[in-house]
Amino acid sequence: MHLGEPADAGSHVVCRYRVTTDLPIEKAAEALAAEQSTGTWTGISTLDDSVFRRYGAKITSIEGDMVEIAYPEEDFSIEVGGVPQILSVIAGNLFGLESLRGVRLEDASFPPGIMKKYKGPRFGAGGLREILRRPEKPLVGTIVKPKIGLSPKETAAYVYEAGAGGLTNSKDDETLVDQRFCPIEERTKAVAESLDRLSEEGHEMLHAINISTGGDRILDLAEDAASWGARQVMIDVMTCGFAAVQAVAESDRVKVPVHVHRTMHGAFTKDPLHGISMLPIAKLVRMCGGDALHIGTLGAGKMAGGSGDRSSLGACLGAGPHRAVMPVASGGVHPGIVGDIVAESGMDVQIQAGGGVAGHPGGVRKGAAAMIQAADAAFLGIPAAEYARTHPELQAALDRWGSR
Ligand code: RUB
Repeated sequence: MHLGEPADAGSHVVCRYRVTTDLPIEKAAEALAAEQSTGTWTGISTLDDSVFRRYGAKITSIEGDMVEIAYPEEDFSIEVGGVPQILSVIAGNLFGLESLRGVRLEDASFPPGIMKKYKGPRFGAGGLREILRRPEKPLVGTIVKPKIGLSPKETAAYVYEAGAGGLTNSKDDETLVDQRFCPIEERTKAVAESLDRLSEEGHEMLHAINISTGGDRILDLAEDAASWGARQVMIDVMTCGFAAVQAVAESDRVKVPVHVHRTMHGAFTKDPLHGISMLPIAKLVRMCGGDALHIGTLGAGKMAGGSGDRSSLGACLGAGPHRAVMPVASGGVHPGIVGDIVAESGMDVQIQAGGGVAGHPGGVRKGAAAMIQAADAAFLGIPAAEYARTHPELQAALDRWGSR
């Protein structure tokens, strides 16, 4: 069913919502469009119709429970406002409307006038590959485990071992920032020494230092981290906000790649009938300049995801005015599922394992080697079990965790 004017994608933000309601769906869609643009719960007598016609959101189609709404570009802020203001329009009060039992923002498309206000990634997937001198194969990384509790020295030793085993990437976990047992300055400097040592030995590696903090401090912390030797920083986008990612990514005071973690996303991505899907989240991260983004394991790991993972993979790598984002597959990853991930993602992916490296019976270095061997096998199109016959680290990992 098509209603109203067809959306001119060139001058509208077009959103798709899955709506669950006891009302006729048209009525629910009208309530949604009104609440998010010119309306309120009742007619108002203070304005003439021209305001509603010009700035009102339009329902452009209803197919089953899927409602498409087009918001005029003029409803969005010109300079200040940014993603916070965009989200207040397309993903704001609507979630609390009594008339909707559930509503899920499934997709959002932005017109060129809005896209050009965002710079996108400074490095992106291609830039990360250049830094790491790894043009074709998947990037393979680890999350330092245990999640918290290691000292700066122990963290740096873990990073060195992971690099010595061949990994291209490592990172802090999302809950580690600046705890007493691992102050960020000491950790960053110690990890930088490990990365320098690896570099001198001919191996390039990045480690993302988690700088997630309040909006009043994140730019300063990013700058400090870079001055202490951080080659990459990490931001928890859901807890810090898209604007934090944008501020750091666009800052000329920082200029290191930004790894974007999505901790807390499950609170609004997991329910199929209510919340926000990963697709618009991934699009906004790309606009804001995230260089790498967690997208899930494409059905292979410990976290729910499936089709949402696939759509965010497309949002990271698909055509667009901004550089591609490196998709990060993480969560319960081990060498036995690397082949499944690569079969879904292709080579443009950063595959990342915490427990799947630190839990290897031979330790971190052998765990890292097993992950690299699994990625090599996938690159060569050889089943992991076959490749493991000549690669004992991989064999030990498959013996522990199996393969599919
Ligand atoms: C994974 C880990 C990541 C989660 C986040 O550790 O620490 O924070 O994967 O999930 P492990 P997602 O490899 O030990 O499971 O990447 O899906 O957002």
